[in-house]
Amino acid sequence: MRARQVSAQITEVEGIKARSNFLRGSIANSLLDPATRGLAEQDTHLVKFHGFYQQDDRDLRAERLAQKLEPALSFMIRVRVPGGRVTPEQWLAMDQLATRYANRALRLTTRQAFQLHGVIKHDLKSTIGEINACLLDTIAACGDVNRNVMCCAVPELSPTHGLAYETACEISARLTPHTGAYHELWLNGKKQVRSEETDNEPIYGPTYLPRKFKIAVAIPPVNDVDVFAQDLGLIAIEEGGRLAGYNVIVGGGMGMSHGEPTTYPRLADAIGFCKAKDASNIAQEVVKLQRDFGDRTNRKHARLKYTIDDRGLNWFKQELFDRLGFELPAARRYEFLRRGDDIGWREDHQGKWHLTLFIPEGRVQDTADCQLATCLSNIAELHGGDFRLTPNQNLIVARIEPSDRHLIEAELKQFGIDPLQSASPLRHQALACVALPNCPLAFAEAERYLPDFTDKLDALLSEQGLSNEPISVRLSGCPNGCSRPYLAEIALVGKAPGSYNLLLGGSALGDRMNRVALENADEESIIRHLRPLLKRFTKERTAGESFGDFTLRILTERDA
Ligand code: SRM
Ligand code: SF4
Repeated sequence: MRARQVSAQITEVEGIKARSNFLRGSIANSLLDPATRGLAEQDTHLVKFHGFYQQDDRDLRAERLAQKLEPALSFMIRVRVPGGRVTPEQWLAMDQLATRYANRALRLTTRQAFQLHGVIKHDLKSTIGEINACLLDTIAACGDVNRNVMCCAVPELSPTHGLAYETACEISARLTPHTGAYHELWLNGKKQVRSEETDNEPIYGPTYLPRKFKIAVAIPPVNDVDVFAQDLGLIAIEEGGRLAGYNVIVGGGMGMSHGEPTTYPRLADAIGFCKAKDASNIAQEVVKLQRDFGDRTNRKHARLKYTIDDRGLNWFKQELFDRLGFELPAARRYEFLRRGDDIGWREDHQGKWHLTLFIPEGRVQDTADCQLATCLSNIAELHGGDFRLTPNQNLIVARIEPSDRHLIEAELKQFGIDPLQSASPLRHQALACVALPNCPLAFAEAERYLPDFTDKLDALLSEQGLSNEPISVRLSGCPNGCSRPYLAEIALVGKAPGSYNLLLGGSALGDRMNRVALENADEESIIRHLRPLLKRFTKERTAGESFGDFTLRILTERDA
């Protein structure tokens, strides 16, 4: 291991990690403390590595404070699903856990994972135990480690898709922490999922990474994983109908803070091409490089993007190539033509069918209007294939025999769900992060506001005859960017309740960031700003020009 950066001013979280004995801390005691529904402060940081966050219901915060009560504390548990693939049995188990221990809803995230909200302290051990019993896990779903590795959720689409999925799973397994604390705390020391856990972290070391780390594998022409937003991205290069290897891109990230110009979203840069067999070793060495050089003195400056910008891309490449013992040749040609999920039926190269269902806001639950959770559980009961979570909060019912298509369609019909989901292309693509009431960092609504906002946008598009325009819209309740808003053509980033920055001009393919068009705007000002722009778009767009390209052109002309 190389010499680490040494500083007297490491962050408090670094100290907590260092003293935690490989992520144990005092979690066991915190769980037993009857005086509070929460955990000791230092343990709230450590439990993220185990896959969960302490939260309070922000809708109730003021009322509880006024009554001098402890906030309404509960936990959000995130379940890691590399590449998004789950069996029907796992789906049913997660659905039952949501009903038994959480708020009766499953949240599909922007990284192909599940989340349960509202789990109380008393039920944490049972919930995590049962998640592991169905061979899913929560370790490294959060925390300063490599997170859920994303990949196109349908490996059956072509041999290249299959190999890319294998790469994603191999990287995920290689970068999973080894600490025995997870099994000790949640599984009574019993090993259920993996076999080699010891208290030696050969990749991470005892203080893990300075910050979270994210990896995705993209398969052109579809950039469904938003590969440029990742710390490390692999772009599959197909030559002669076969996977030749991957372009390697590094230093992407979305997070920033309002009013702090030293924090910013950034697109990943290409550093070369690698053979498929080298991909997971490269991932490991990039992670170790960030372990050694990432900033442990300031968590707002601790992502790989800042290490690269501080030291230079050439320095990064040289350091990586030294560690690998070989240089990466130049990145190869590829083309992205679209992103998001193709809603509806698709046939794979083996004749099986895959149905991508639009899941509004990624929230699977039964409501008065639609019994989506019950319908999907019924499908899981009868389905011989499996389920896939997409990077865009949607769900694929996968590997359906041609003769079984009608069974799935009949089940959906019974619940009034149109398999082709007649929402607009804008609505299908739109993403919103969780935000209020669960997220402690939210300044404004996102998930709860998305349906209303997209209805208003759809009405605007309809006024201009643009109803079929697949404009990407993303909402985040704060600038951390969990819905990857800086890559949208229209984005709202929360500043205060009901007040957003409006960002415009991102590309339709996720390879160019947008820029601020309006600050601290309420809905009325946002609509007032967008209406004339959309009107001009219908009249002045060039052939094939997307709304993102058009608005960038207008903003640039205005600034010139
Ligand atoms: Fe995120 C923090 C939710 C994807 C950037 N994110 C959070 C927390 C845990 C708030 C907190 O720290 O207490 C949110 C929990 C809310 C809740 O109750 O669910 C949260 N992030 C989410 C999810 C659930 C959004 C969603 O609606 O789907 C996504 C879970 C992904 C997963 O399954 O692992 C989610 N977060 C992202 C993404 C998108 C991605 O990974 O492709 C990003 C931007 C990419 C990036 O990391 O740069 C993202 N989340 C952040 C950040 C900013 C990090 C930074 O570098 O500054 C934070 C804040 C932090 O870490 O301190 C954050
Ligand atoms: Fe919370 Fe902000 Fe992420 Fe939304 S973008 S989930 S408000 S941290």
